[in-house]
Amino acid sequence: MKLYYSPGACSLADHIALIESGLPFTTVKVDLKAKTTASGEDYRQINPKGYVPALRLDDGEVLTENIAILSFIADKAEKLEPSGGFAHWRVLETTAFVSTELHKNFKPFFSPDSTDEAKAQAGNILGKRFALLEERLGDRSFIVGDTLTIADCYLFVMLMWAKTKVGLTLPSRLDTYFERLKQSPSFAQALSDEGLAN
Ligand SMILES: N[C@@H](CCC(=O)N[C@@H](CS)C(=O)NCC(=O)O)C(=O)O
Repeated sequence: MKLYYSPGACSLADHIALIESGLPFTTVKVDLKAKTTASGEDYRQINPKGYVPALRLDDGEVLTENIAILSFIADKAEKLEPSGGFAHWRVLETTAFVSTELHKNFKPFFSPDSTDEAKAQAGNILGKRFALLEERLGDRSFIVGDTLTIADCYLFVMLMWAKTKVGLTLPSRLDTYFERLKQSPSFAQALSDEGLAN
């Protein structure tokens, strides 16, 4: 498998999940402005959507969208997502929440055209979403259940953006959770591989 990624982008979630999964994979860095890969290929020929992540499977199929790629990795690895029981749906629920309620609300911070008002409004919404997650996390180590899931991998990237790109102050338990994940082997490895280790 080949993961198309950009350093520190949402594709970092898939990168972490792949390392954690133990499945064999390689990575290809994408220049999102030029829409080219590190070897100069036209990225739109690989993923016509032009954004990362994309996962090329060994049979040549290209899978896109974080939720689908993360679920695919979990399915193949038979870890990072409970296969049965209600916890499976809780992981999907939380991953969808991260995608549609967190990820999308970062857009104004990354768009050169957005106004201060749009950024303030998005920051306000993110603050409310993080407060809900703080409550959901409670004193547990992971956002769903007692083990690491794909929802943690995706949420980690959103918390990293909140802290490093937007300068939001995270609620305390969420912040502790973020800092702990950051030090754990697969997360530290992915950050280092993407040139983001500090
Ligand atoms: N719906 C997509 C969104 C992916 C996305 O927003 N990718 C960003 C990086 S975090 C990107 O590649 N942006 C560059 C662009 O859209 O040109 C998913 O969930 O996978």
